[in-house]
Amino acid sequence: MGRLPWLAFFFERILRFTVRFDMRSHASWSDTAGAKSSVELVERIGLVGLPNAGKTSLFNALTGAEAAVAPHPFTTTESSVAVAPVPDVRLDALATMSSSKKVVRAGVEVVDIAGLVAGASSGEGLGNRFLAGIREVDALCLVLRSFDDPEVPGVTDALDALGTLEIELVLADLATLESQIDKRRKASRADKSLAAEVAALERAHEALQTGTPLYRSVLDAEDRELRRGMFLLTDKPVLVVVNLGEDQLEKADAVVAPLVDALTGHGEVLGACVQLEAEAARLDPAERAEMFEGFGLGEGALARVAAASYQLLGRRIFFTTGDKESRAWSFRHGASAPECAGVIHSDLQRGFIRAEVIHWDELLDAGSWAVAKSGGHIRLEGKDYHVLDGDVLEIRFNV
Ligand SMILES: Nc1nc2c(ncn2[C@@H]2O[C@H](COP(=O)(O)OP(=O)(O)OP(=O)(O)O)[C@@H](O)[C@H]2O)c(=O)[nH]1
Ligand SMILES: [Mg+2]
Repeated sequence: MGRLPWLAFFFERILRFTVRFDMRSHASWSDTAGAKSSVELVERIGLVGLPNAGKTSLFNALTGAEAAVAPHPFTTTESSVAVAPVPDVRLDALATMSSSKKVVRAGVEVVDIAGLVAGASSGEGLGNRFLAGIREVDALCLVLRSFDDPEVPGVTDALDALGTLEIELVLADLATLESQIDKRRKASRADKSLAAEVAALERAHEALQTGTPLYRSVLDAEDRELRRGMFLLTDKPVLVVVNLGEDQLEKADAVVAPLVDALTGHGEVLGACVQLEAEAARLDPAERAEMFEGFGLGEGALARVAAASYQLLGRRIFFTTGDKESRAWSFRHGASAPECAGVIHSDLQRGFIRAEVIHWDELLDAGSWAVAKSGGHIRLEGKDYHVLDGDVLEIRFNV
């Protein structure tokens, strides 16, 4: 697409406005079991893709928002932000077991932005200034279109789209680095403690200059930490969603395989028919389950996208459950029992005595906490215990 002067009008709007869809982040709603549900916000992902790749459709499917979707490029001109509650059958089962009045899910904040095109870094399409809207997300989700639809113009070769996006993201990062690196060099002459940071920035600059996104380069975690303040886009972990046509669902593995090859060791890849998922998101839970079953979609893409982004970010879930509420808590992989207690409340970490722990499926087998306890299935764990994904905790503390 050529440079269109009228698009300059949109620049301003993109920079000035961000639409927030708050329906699920603050409000609560009733789920299948009739319990009140709400969501605890934790991680943020930013959707990146070419125009008409299906970014907004995915955003709507994930968050239940109703942002505009249309078969022409650059439908999205303003960034949208909404929270996607992470579906979790383990939490549902615990809430049912405990007859919880309230269910609190883990959440992922999703940011939807305008479509990138080749040459965006030099002003093509809507340019690339809207990328500022995702500088501070924790992970990028690249939406690559594979579905074919004569009504919807645009690139349908997902591998080709990946190449275009990577170049534009690298160019955006180069521009950010180049605008900062001299200032940091000057500062480091006066303050020698900045030398390591400058060296890390120079190594990143070298990698980017060869056209390599930082998530593909072999720079280590320490370097990444030193560059954190630059908010470079390709320094973030990457999840790829290949947007499949309905007719591609049966051969999804084969369609997705070249992307898996291209990203092995550098990012997660999954296939989904975003349009079907977006339609499903508008149904009530029972109808949705029926539709997913009809298409052989299991729990649906939302659960998979959420699980993949948690995996990518090294996040894990533990649960608390009782008649008042059942809740999913997100924690960093490898965290100790007191650190997890601190996720609930700092007092619980400060006054931590011990954790009573049982894995969620063992608790379900027992049928209740009391039965599990009298049967000797609840373990007492101390400060050195590393909490596992799926553990149910009760913290004993004293402050
Ligand atoms: N056939 C088919 N159409 C889809 C699918 N996903 C999205 N679409 C359609 O493709 C068009 C573009 O979808 P959007 O979600 O607006 O795409 P976008 O990436 O947000 O586009 P921009 O905001 O313009 O960059 C819409 O008409 C969608 O209905 C799909 O899986 N199959
Ligand atoms: Mg859009």
